[in-house]
Amino acid sequence: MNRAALLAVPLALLVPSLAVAHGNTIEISATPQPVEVVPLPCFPSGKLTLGMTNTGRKATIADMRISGDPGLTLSRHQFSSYLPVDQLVKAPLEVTVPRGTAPATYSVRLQVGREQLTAPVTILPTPPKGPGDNLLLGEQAVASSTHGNMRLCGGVDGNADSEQWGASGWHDATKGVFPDNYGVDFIAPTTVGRVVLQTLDSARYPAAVMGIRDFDVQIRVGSEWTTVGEIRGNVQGHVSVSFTPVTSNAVRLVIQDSNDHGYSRIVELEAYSA
Ligand SMILES: [Ca+2]
Repeated sequence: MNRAALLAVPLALLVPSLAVAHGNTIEISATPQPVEVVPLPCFPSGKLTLGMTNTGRKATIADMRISGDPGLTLSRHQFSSYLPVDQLVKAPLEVTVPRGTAPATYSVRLQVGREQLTAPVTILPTPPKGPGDNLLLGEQAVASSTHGNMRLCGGVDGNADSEQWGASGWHDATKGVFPDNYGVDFIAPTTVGRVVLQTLDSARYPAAVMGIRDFDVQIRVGSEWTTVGEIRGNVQGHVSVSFTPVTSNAVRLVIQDSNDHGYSRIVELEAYSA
């Protein structure tokens, strides 16, 4: 086919032929290996970065097929991209498993043309939830709203560092409108006697300026919410609220105001049996 004829071929036809012609020159990568998964809904785990590198001499389009062992839930089953020469193109893959999945090793299989890579997945034990352990860690968060830039799980992901607020915090979506709620629904009756709030308190955004000011701690018994603590005028980043231990099915903060009267910012919410 001469050059003029080649240019006349519609792009839709040309592109697959390029991919076939250079199908053996795509390097597949996956990091980390193994990827570790904790079987809790809000625990930050199971994040894999997939990569494709075109080591051929011409740009191409490649399709990665992604499959996992039974029991794994994958956030995607395909990763398609235009690949310039010698340039790593990346995409995220989230791997999750149902609560209660036993520790084991599974596999995710990645295939581009005839190239294949098997990435190991290690299921870790669920963190203990006994006396002295944070009962909210990784459990399913429930909120009145969540801002589009934040993650619902950010307030119970185990990271209480205000300097990592953007990656690991939560705030509501209703600026200047209160109350806002944030908490956890337990999967089984759980005795709670202390709730600990870490509100935003960084060098740039101190709690006295940006943190939660007024809030109620509530626990739910049956379908009834009961207020077990009331904090007003708070300017601290770290606030611990103790009360007579109660066996409950949910715990939450009802946030009445923040120091900037804008958003309700939680870096981490924790609860303990006593
Ligand atoms: Ca957090």
